Formats: sequence, structure tokens, C-alpha cells
Amino acid sequence: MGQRIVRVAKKLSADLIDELIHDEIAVVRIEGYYPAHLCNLLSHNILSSQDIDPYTHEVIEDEKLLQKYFGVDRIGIPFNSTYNTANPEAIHEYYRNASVQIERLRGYCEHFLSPIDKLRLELDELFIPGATVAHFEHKKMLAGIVRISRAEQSYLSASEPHFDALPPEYAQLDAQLAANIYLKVPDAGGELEIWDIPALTPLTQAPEQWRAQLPDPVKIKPSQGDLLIFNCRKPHAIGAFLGEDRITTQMFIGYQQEKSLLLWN
Ligand SMILES: O=C(O)CCC(=O)C(=O)O
Repeated sequence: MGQRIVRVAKKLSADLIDELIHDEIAVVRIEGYYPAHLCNLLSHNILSSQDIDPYTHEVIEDEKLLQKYFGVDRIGIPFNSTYNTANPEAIHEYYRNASVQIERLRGYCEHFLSPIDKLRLELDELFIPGATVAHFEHKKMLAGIVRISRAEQSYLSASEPHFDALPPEYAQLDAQLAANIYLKVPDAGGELEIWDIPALTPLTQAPEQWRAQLPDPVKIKPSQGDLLIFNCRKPHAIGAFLGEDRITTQMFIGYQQEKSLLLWN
């Protein structure tokens, strides 16, 4: 397994998006997508925020959908945190928070173009028939969450791979990608690890000790300002790291044939 599935480019293009969607490559890396001085401004404002909460991923265990914490914190509510909760308010809170978080991220950028807004515009300009913030239940979704990982807990994300796949009751997607822009990166470790096996279908139960059963992963060490877009239905993990916090801003990109790309968290 080599670096064949990682395409490195200076700019995003329609061809790169097509190659990702059709699983010809698993990862696109756009180097220096967002300038270092704006990454620093954003990171500073993010770390001063009062709105940081734990980020959980949905996993299936014994046919039950559970939320698991992998040592990543967040600003903004991910839709997946509303899937399996006894709290009927959770979904309403998600929708209420969506526009608040979009504006909050813009506020952190102090009115420079945010990395998520830049990506939203480029996806819309490049991809025929465009890209739009999703509305799975006739309400606009969030697009642009902040994810913060700290060195002390980074082993949690590293220990087991996970995958992200929207349940089909919200939208029947033909492919799901994740876009991450790296605002702050640790010196040692913190690679994105991705396993180039066929994309998993939504609601698949990942085996226990999954990492031990998978082939060697492809490892990509992002630099500050890089954009990585990858097929997030393939197992992936964040390598453990030392030193500084690791901060990204992230959104999912859903593909349905002949329709606009759907953007959400
Ligand atoms: O932070 C990363 O490198 C990957 C984040 C991730 O797991 C995702 O976007 O699904």
C-alpha cells in the first residue's frame, strides 16, 4: 500500500473532486490552502472560546447505536450527536445552533474569509451542479465545526479507527467525504491515518480490535494551512501526538448522482 491514493495539489479542481467521489483516490491534499497568519488568528480565538465541548462519534455495538468520545473537543454541535439520545431537545438545539456556529466561526476570522466559507465557495464554483449547505429535515444544517485535540488524550483517537457515514434515513448518499483544514498542528505525530479498503455502508458495526485486522494505513502528516479531503466511509484515525494542540475546522461533503454536493456537520 503506497501513497498512490493520495493526490497532492496546489489547488482544488473539479477532477480532484470527481476522483474522490468515484474512489479513484482516497485523499486529496491541497498544500497551504489557508494562510498561516489567518490559521494563527483563528487558533488564538478558538482557544480563547467559552464554547468548547466534547466531540463524540456514533458507533454500532451489539446492534445499538452509541456515542463514543475519542479525545477530540469541538465548537459547534455535530448532527451525529443527535442520533441516539433520549433528549428530544437535542435535534432542536442542533438546528438552533447551526447558524450561530456558522457566524461564530466567521467571528473568529475577524471578517477575513473563513476556511470553510472559502471551501464552500470553491466547491460550488467547481462542481457541476454546485454545492450547498444541506437541509435533511427541511432545516438548514451546520457546515463548519471546529475540532480541538490535546496531546494528553490523543492516544484515544489513535487506538481505534472509525468511519463516518450518514444514516440513509436523512439522505441516500452515493459517497461521503470529510474535509479538514488544519489550523494548528503538533510537531510530532498527529497524522491522519486512512485504510484504503472499500468504503463501509452506513450502520456497519466495526469489528473489535479493528486496527489489528486492517492492512497498513496510509499516513499523511498535514502542515498548518493544508486542506485534506478524504473518503470518510473508509476507516481512519488520528495518530497520537506530542506538544501543541491540534486544531482543525471540518465539514462533511455528501454526493448524490446529478445533485448538488451536500455540506454539513
Ligand atoms: O483530524 C483529522 O485529521 C481527521 C478528522 C476526522 O476524523 C474526520 O474528519 O472524520
